[in-house]
Amino acid sequence: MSIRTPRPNRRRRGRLLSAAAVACAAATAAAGLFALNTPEGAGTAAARPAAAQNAAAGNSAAAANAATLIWRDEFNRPAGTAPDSAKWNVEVNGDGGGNGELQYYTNRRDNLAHDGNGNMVITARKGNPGDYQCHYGRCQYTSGRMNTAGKFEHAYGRFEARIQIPTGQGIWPAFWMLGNDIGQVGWPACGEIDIMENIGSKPADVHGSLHGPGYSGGNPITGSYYHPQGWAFADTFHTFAVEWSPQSITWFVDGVAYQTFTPADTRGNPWVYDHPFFMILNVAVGGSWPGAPDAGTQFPQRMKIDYVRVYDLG
Ligand SMILES: [Ca+2]
Repeated sequence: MSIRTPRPNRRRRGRLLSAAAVACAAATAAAGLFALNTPEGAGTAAARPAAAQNAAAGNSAAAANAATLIWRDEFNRPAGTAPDSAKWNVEVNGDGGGNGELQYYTNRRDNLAHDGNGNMVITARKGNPGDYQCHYGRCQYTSGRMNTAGKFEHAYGRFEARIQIPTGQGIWPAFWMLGNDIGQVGWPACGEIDIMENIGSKPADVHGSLHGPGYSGGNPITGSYYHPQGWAFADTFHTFAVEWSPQSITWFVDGVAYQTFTPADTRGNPWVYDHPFFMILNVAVGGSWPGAPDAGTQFPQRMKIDYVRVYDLG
């Protein structure tokens, strides 16, 4: 476990989740559990979570019971199609995510689409084809953000995605979760679990964090994992996961556990991870943490998501 130096002026993006997504979240919390009834079928051997792999190695307490795949999107739809609306909400706004981000999140296929090769692609672009207005004026960039609020919300288990992240100064891809009670208790009381974040100025680092009451914004509980070869994580696809139990959350990159946080790590503040959360995938541009793109940032930038899978760990 490694606690990073607090980041100054960090985000409050959780509170800006679309009101519609929050409103419907609680009522349909259980619906997503039946999402496995899809043409995508059951899990494969290649999809074995690290818990199972660790069980074979005998080195994980979490692996004592078999993992059960309970939700997935393999993104196998045809090229140019939208995210599956049975699984995902697409957020549309220029609010800046509470972090002064520069993108306008659209529902255009230019920003979120299947690629026809089994991936969802979230593309950040320079420009403003829709004359979108952002919190700072006329938007300079567009991108995509999608979440499972009201469609799949779950407490505990293994939450995993296989992603090739984008790169460049000012580019901020993330795979993360928010508590489904955000509409009732607000952020950060709802809790935020950041499974993977990366900023373009540190291409070989990915970060895993918790935001809750007393440890949020620029002062999360957080750690990072350095690419084994020191390469940019944009080099190829990597798997990013958490294994979340009632008293413990462990972060993984490519099956390697690199940090665990428990209620003993919240500096005396509440542990707010005992209720269902929903997942979010997005590529932010600019904002208080990564800073703005510069002359060296190349656009468009694409985050390719091969799959998102959620397992109960028994
Ligand atoms: Ca896939």
